[in-house]
Amino acid sequence: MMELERVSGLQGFTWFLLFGFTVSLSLGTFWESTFQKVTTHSNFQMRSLNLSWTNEDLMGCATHCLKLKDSCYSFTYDVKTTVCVLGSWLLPADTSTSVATGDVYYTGAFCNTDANFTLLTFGNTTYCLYFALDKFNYTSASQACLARHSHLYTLKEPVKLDVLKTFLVNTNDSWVGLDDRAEEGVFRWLDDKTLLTSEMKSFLFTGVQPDNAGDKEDCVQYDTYRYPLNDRDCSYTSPFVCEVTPLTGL
Ligand SMILES: [Ca+2]
Ligand SMILES: [Ca+2]
Repeated sequence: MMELERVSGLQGFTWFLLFGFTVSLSLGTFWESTFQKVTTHSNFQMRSLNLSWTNEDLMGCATHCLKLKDSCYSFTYDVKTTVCVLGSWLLPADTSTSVATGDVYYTGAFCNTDANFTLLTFGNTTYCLYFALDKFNYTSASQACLARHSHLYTLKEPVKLDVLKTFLVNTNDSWVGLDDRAEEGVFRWLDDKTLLTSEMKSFLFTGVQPDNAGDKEDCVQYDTYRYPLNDRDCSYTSPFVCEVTPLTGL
């Protein structure tokens, strides 16, 4: 796992002064607006925002990131080349890094535990999940995830069903990011609109589900007792699961 070095002391105070001009801060948000340096970064993924500068110093690079507060959560800065590259999510990865050079910094948005996300390892993969117990309808649940820079959980690989079975323990049904709202019977994952494959459909639904009961069930829940997935009326309110995905999370 990566080791972390928090920007602190005088440097941290300088950050605070600098950031005070750009965003309205309270003590509660101070932490989220500081950057931490990833001192061991052989295994991570950063989603680049395709924005870079040269002849920039570290503070300037951080300032560029802060100006894009709603989309920038990490950056790399190379002291030798003075190249600054902005990115969004930064998450642990099993394989290669997507950024070759430079020190890596990230904000508290890295699997933001302050926002109730938890970093969970299952098998060889680490997941950043939020098991929300608030009861929302499907649209509101999706918006709640987006507001936390995440999306409703998807199950595009069989292992992700095991992840839910293992870690989702406090509720019986939760919205996941799958629906056939656009076309009846054609289920698409909410995050990238890809189709639910026939293999995954037969794996995730059993029995009569999805049954489009009452001709009004277009959104999908994980149901711990029965199916394991079940289509339900999108206006039904239930808990939900948010997921941060490094490369497709925004
Ligand atoms: Ca339906
Ligand atoms: Ca159903």
